[in-house]
Amino acid sequence: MSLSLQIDSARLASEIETLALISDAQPPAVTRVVFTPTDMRARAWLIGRCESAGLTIRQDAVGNVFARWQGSDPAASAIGTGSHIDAIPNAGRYDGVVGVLGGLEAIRALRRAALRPRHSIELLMFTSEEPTRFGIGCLGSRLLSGALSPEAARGLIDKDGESLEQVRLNAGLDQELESVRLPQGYYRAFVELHIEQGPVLDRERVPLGVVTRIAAPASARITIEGAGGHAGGVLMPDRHDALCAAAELVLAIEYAARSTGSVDTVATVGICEVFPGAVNSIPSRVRISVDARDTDLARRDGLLQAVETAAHQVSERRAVGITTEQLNADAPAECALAIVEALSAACRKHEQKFLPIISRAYHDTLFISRIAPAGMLFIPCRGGYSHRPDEYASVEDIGRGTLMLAETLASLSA
Ligand code: HGY
Ligand code: MN
Ligand code: MN
Repeated sequence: MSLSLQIDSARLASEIETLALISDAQPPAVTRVVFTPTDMRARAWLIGRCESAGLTIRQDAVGNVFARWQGSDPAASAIGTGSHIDAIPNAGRYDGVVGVLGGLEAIRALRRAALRPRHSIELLMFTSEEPTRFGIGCLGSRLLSGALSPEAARGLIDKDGESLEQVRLNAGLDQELESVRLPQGYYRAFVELHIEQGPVLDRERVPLGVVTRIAAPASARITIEGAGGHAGGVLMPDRHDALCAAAELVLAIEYAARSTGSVDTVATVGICEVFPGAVNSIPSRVRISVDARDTDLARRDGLLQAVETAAHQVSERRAVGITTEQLNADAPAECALAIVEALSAACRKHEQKFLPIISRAYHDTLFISRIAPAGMLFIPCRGGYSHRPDEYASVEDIGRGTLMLAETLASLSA
């Protein structure tokens, strides 16, 4: 049965703009950190849009939102699509949002086209895909897939000392975290629409990317403890300056990522907290974050080992204490062939050029792929820029990606 699918790109674009204004940053930047008042307003707005589309809403104990279109066969497993709406500080307006609002528009288009899906179709808004508040990304999808235990989640505390437990209960989410995990087979398939967050599609002028693999992410928190002291009274030979040690370690981390022999290895130190942070006091404690990734698991683990070795050498050389707390070290994910095929068939049906592509960013699909056949569809973002206020995806590319998503959901839910 051929559907006459029409994507309402104007409404979708306007919804993306409306959501971008629910933010703790000045436009064009977007900041929306999980369970802040701004995030709660955004969640309420999104739920309202899903209810207006006739979908049935439920939220789980960690705040994952499920907006369901009931299929004709209640016993059949569901087809899932979705992404996140939380945004790191000073981010753009498309990361995650394209997959949530594009997913909503794809479902609306299918309902307008009078599709009668056998399998229910569920739009998900995952809680805290970004690591901003609790230090670990994909919090909602990790709990859904069992990649993170409820005990470990209960131990998460933000930098102001607020626990995940406190903030989720304050948000009215009072079920136990044990209830979040989904059984294997809950989803027959899962597809996430997302901007590429890289330069390939934009550079190659190809409007769609069918993701084949998602790189392996890892992150750690490293604390360097020095002696501190008076900036005037302590002579240079007598110093154990935590910030100078951190600086040496940051460059060693960069060198380690550059020297694996592959451009697929990346490492980033995005956070550097200096204590006591006074002009005339030698830094006594520095905390840095390390984000390390590779498409190849063994190479990523080799990088983590090189970081450990570098930390040990700096500690010895400068007589400072260095402790590393690993926050996550996840395996890469292969996208399911059936989903890759379904997405490719949708692109061919509409005579759209597409590329098989690797995702260097991580996504909730990385974890949902552990409990369901999962895949992703990318659209270009200008210059590959993301996690920046000038992140940009065109209305046309968003509409095209949404149309391909709708076609794919139709074929998977038959
Ligand atoms: O960091 C990432 O890869 C994702 O955008 N949170
Ligand atoms: Mn992101
Ligand atoms: Mn994202």
